[in-house]
Amino acid sequence: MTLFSNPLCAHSHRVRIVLAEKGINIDIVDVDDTDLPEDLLDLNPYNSVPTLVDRDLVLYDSRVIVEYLDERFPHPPLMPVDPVSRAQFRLALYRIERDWYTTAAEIEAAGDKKPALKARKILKESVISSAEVFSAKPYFLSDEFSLVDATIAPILWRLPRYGIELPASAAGVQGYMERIFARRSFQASLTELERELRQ
Ligand SMILES: N[C@@H](CCC(=O)N[C@@H](CS)C(=O)NCC(=O)O)C(=O)O
Repeated sequence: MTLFSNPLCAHSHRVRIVLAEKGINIDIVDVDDTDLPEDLLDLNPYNSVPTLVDRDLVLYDSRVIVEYLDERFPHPPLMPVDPVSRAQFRLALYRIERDWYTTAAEIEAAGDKKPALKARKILKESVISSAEVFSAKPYFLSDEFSLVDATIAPILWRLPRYGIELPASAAGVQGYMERIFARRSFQASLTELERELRQ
């Protein structure tokens, strides 16, 4: 299997976390968004990373990829088994993608310009308002690490890059971040450039 991944991309990081959680060995090809390899252009009509190639199967979109990996490599499972909990976790994935990933992309795209200020404020308030959920259990609504945690973690790791500092009142989020970031698999998922974001 091959994963086309950008070393600073949150969506690619999400997939790398799942690979590390499951101990899957795979070729990771680092790509630069501005200079995509020919192979990738042929494989993915959206020319985006992450893109996973597993023999004849080519997958893009990080959600599609992580759900495939969870089914193809069932241990450890990263989704609950009962339908109600699965639906709740899927809804959480949808909301994190829609609210956090979209806002984070706006911050990245705006750089130092004014729209970044608004997007930064929105993301910061959204993270702070989730503090209670993060302190209820060791992981997101669960005693076990899941696809939801693998989706949240890349955004929280990048808070310094987004210019977001959490206040002391968000202690629940801080504790959650410490638990996630200390995991061996999370550490193994980081690229050099990602590691530098918090050095
Ligand atoms: N919904 C996609 C978004 C992926 C995405 O935005 N990737 C960025 C890099 S972080 C990219 O490839 N941008 C180049 C492009 O879309 O042309 C996913 O979850 O994989």
